[in-house]
Amino acid sequence: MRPNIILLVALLVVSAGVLAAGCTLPSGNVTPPTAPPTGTETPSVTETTVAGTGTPAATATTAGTDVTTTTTTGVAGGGATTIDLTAENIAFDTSTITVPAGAEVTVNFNNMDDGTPHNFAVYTDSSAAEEIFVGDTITGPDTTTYTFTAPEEPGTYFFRCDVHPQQMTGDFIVQ
Ligand SMILES: [Cu+2]
Repeated sequence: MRPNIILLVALLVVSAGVLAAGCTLPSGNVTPPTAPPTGTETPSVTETTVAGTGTPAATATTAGTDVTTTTTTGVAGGGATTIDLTAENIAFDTSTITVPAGAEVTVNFNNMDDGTPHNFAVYTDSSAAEEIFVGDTITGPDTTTYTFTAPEEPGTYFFRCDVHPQQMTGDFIVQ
């Protein structure tokens, strides 16, 4: 039994050695050229990812600073109010927004429509001839924060999405 096993092992070792020797030359030639390019590509991808991440972060910080400054300045007028507004399937999630007269209004706008631009804008009436506030358009899915001062005069004003002025409209009530 033992001699047979030793023979088998010896044969396997020898066979493996011959196979390995036979494969060594082709393998050795192919491996070195492949390795350097792979190592070079990996750092490039990493740099691109870092650059992309940095830009949005900087934008968000700037927007947050502006909001804080504006709110602080406007508090003396008529207090502050915050509204959550969502755009989905080319529609706002509300048709009426009510705010105190002269209030510093913060609108947390959520555009859920993938690839579709929306904004939020307030006008004196549905003719949209005289603007009170026009927010920047964002393409979903994305969120932004608008801040502006509500009119001092109570009444029913008009809000809409300028991109979809027929489908996305509502009453902007100041009281
Ligand atoms: Cu829209």
